[in-house]
Amino acid sequence: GFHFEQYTYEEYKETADWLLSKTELRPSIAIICGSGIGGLASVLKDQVVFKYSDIPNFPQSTVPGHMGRLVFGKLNGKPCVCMQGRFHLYEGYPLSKVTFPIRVFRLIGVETIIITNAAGGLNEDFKVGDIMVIKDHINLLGFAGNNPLVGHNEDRFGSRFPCMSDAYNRDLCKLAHEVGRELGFSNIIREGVYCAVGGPSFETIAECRMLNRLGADAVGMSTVHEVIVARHCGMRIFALSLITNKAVMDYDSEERANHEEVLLAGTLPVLLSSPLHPNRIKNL
Ligand code: 6GU
Repeated sequence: GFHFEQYTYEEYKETADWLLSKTELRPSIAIICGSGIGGLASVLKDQVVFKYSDIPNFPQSTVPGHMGRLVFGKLNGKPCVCMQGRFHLYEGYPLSKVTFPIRVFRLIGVETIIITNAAGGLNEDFKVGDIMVIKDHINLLGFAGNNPLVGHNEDRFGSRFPCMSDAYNRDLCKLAHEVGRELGFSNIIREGVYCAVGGPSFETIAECRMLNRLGADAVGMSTVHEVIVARHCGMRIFALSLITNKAVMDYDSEERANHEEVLLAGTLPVLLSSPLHPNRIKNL
């Protein structure tokens, strides 16, 4: 047999059916809120909320800044489901658990997934508070065999060897730039490549320099596993990184990455809607 945990199709189905029995809402869109970005769910109307601990088969979230709730509701009248808190490899979960909700979403009818994260900026042009539209990723963990699709392939979800060159939907990326322009956020909307590392320790200076040279614009500890599983089962994917800190790439720098600044930056896009926010004034 296999040397790691995998769910059966029936387990995903049991969770999906349980959720469908508890709400009338039939979302075609799922949203995953990254560190410090959980407040996003509060904009949903007509909420139906489930604690992860109440949902059959659902893993539990253990990270401060991740709330551990699944929120169903309407955004502009459109039914959505929102994960307030996600699961990470560094919490000790196998990637099958990290990505469990994605396949549940597929079985409740989700076709488009919006994935957000907090990330360190490697691109020298990026500033704290910038929002990077993810156009591609580098799955560093996957290179070493830690891919969420390792193991038995469930054909009912997708094929053994799924293509990833079109993982991030180009039309949705374009739309994000258009909407960003309309909202007057052009100065903070970036685009780039997200690199996933295992964490939980932040990168050394040498590691940041290496990732930058490899073509990564931002680095974080999530997202790519979710993207791979979502793409495998045919979802349309849109993903954003909130640049919460600048990766330290200089031995003379006094800056030190820490979780508090990561959480703090989650409030930046809200503040940014204020014309008085320093980032806006600076970029005017
Ligand atoms: Cl600098 N590194 C990683 N791996 N994840 C982060 C980060 C840095 N900043 C926010 N999340």
